[in-house]
Amino acid sequence: MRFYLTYTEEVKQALAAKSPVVALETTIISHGMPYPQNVQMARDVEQIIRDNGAVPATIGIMNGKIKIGLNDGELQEFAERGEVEKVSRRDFSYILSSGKTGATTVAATMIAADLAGISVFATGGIGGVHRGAEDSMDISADLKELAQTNVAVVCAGVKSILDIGRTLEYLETQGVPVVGYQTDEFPSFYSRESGFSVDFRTDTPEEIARMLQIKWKLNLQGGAVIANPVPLAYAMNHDKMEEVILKALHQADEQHIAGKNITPFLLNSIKQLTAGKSVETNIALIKHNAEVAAKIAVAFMKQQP
Ligand code: PSU
Ligand code: MN
Repeated sequence: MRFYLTYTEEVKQALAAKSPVVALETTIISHGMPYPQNVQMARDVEQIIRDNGAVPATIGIMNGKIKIGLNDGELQEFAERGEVEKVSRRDFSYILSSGKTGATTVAATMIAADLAGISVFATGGIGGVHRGAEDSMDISADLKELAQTNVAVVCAGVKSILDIGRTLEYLETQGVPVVGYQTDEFPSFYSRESGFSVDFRTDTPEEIARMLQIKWKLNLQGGAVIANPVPLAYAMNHDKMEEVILKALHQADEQHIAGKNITPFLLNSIKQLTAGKSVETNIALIKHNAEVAAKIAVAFMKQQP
């Protein structure tokens, strides 16, 4: 297993010293955001994690190796995408065996983080149950991963391109805690509301770290969703976004987009329909998630027996 993992010096040293480390995904860079905002975002997010006392480990697969931490040139490669595949659990072993390069989704990043011994991961939004899943059966592998892999994922909830109610039901069935950070309401990515509640509200990183320590000490397998709403100044109007999302879903339907292409397609439509404003909000919420994740990682390592 060790053979497939390679670390940057910064991450290797942090892990050896049991310092706090925060994992970051690459799908968000390669398939979630336009160039060059994506590479700027990736750099800024890493710096925010350092400023909050942790070490960033951006994770991806390059030429058949699992990279735990990327240098600047490597970040640039993921940002310019080219031949970068989107890698979820299903794709993971093939991308390694064929020596390819792939951007890891939430599910695949959780797998890699767990192999490397990293417990906290910051992203934008997780995948979930798609609208119409009762026919299409399109449910992101992120949810099953959260049920089985011990990594906490700090996110701004799920986009309402998904069926938020069914996503939360699925997480409940799979035993995944959905924890609100300073909120009672589960956020819907671009906006702070969704009409759904979180399972538990917490107000400090220490409380979240304590919950994770106990969960894993008791062998309660699986991760947790830490839902951190977009900062107010960047939040978009919930009802307006709903209109935009319905339009984007309609376009996807007309063009028969399905499978792993659906999420990137919808993100791009939403960007166009909001004249780029969605990207600004996306970047702001990721930065905020990085800050909160770093604080949780710091508290978690302090509490480590
Ligand atoms: N949601 C976003 N932006 C993203 C994604 C989700 O707001 O970039 C990406 C994440 O990498 C997530 C993946 O893990 O899409 C889910 O894809 P799928 O539904 O195909 O599992
Ligand atoms: Mn899917």
